[in-house]
Amino acid sequence: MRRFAFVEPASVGAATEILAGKGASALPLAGGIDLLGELKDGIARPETLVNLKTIRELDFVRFDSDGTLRLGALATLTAVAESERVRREFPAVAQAAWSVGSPEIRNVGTVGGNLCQRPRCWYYRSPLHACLKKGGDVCFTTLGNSRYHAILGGGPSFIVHPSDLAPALIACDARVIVAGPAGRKDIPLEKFYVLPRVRLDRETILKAGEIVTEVVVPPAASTSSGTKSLFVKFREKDSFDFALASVAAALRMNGAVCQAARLVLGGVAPVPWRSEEAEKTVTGRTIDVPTAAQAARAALKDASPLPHNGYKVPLATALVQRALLDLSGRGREPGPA
Ligand SMILES: Cc1cc2nc3c(=O)[nH]c(=O)nc-3n(C[C@@H](O)[C@@H](O)[C@H](O)COP(=O)(O)OP(=O)(O)OC[C@H]3O[C@@H](n4cnc5c(N)ncnc54)[C@H](O)[C@@H]3O)c2cc1C
Ligand code: SF4
Repeated sequence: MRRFAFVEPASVGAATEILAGKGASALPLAGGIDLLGELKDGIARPETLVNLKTIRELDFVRFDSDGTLRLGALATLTAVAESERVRREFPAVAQAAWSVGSPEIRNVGTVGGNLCQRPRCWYYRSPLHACLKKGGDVCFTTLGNSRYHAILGGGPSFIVHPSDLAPALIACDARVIVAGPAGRKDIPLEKFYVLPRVRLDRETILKAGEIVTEVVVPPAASTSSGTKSLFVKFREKDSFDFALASVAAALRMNGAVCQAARLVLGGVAPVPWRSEEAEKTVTGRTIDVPTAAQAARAALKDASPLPHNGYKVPLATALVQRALLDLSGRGREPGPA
């Protein structure tokens, strides 16, 4: 590992000032679960690390009086997953946090770090492969093994977005608060991520000096407001692993009829992949087996698998159906897959 300076700011303002002043040569550090791996592998080579953990005011999970959920960037995944009220009001968010890695990772990993973690593509993580994303001239998925890569929205890089929390928060219509030299920004989390064809070197809209300070989930997505939410994830290794595919759904139901829906897929695209076509398919209808199957087909209709990841299409299709049927209370109904 290369030598670097380690700075411990006491406030958000001090952190963003240092980061902005040093530009690309400085990186924010939260729990370090992701970043330390990048440092050890020589993928990230910062001259300065700015330790956000010293900014205690960013460590919170709290509710406003109207039921809005606020997650500080330094809240741990354990704090989110184990909050009784988050589990009750925003089940998809708690389930997603609970599904991340192992207890050790959840105890240390933070909300901000989870949302800003870098891709897991094994060529990106390998110091031996100077791929397109790292300034080289080839995406190795075209030559090598593409089994964990994108089936939707890929090109010229085929990374998949790794965070479990992000699809769940987007299904719940969350917003992200960003602090930086230009002041405070309040952005729909859905607009926080960018496709490789828009920006190849990074995965978010964050500019130099900007950090995530908070995530805000509106009360309309809560159980108390009549919205039911769920996160389902399929992983290769059941003990702890990233998603091969995941689905987060939030449905506002009127009896058996779905009034409004948000459906987001994880592990299949370079960004959390919202399917408005699937949402339209179920809105205004009773969700039964044929409707769920139709919505799942709509969600995957643009899928374009690489040589080794065709299995993700039926996998994600099944997860969309499972999420919709479970939320509609028809999870165990027999019917065509
Ligand atoms: C074995 C293993 C299994 C894992 N399994 C899963 C899984 O199942 N699901 C999943 O979602 N993740 C998984 N992860 C990824 C794990 O790193 C994240 O879940 C964790 O939450 C990262 O948080 P952190 O606080 O440690 O981030 P850090 O490592 O400190 O930071 C991650 C990145 O975000 C940046 N950053 C951190 N905080 C901020 C901020 N506030 N604003 C702007 N940028 C910031 C850092 O500069 C860095 O680039 C796994 C990781 C490992 C090693
Ligand atoms: S998918 Fe992206 S990160 Fe992976 S090899 Fe291709 S360009 Fe590099």
